[in-house]
Amino acid sequence: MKKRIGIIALLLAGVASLPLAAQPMAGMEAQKETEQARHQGTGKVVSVDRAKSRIKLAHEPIKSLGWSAMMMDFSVVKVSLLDGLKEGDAVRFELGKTKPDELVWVIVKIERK
Ligand SMILES: [Cu+2]
Repeated sequence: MKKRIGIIALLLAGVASLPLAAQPMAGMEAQKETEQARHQGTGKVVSVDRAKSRIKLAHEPIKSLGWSAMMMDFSVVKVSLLDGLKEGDAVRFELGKTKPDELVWVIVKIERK
């Protein structure tokens, strides 16, 4: 009787550990991807919208994304990134994604050149 319970417990433990083992791996993969997906760019500030946490940049080509030079709006991950930035400033910035499956690139870092 004791032996049988022991075997059942072992079987249950084996089944239960499968999804548990897979979860941290998936999390690590997602994190790795987020960290790796960063792109550097340079450009000039066209306008700053602190209320919407957005900045319009005239950016230089970003080869790692296959983007040519253009003017476009970006969201920033936190509004404090916009501190001290104003129209006409030459900047270097870094694009990333807050979630791995997000489609839009957001500014995770930006500073005056
Ligand atoms: Cu662009």
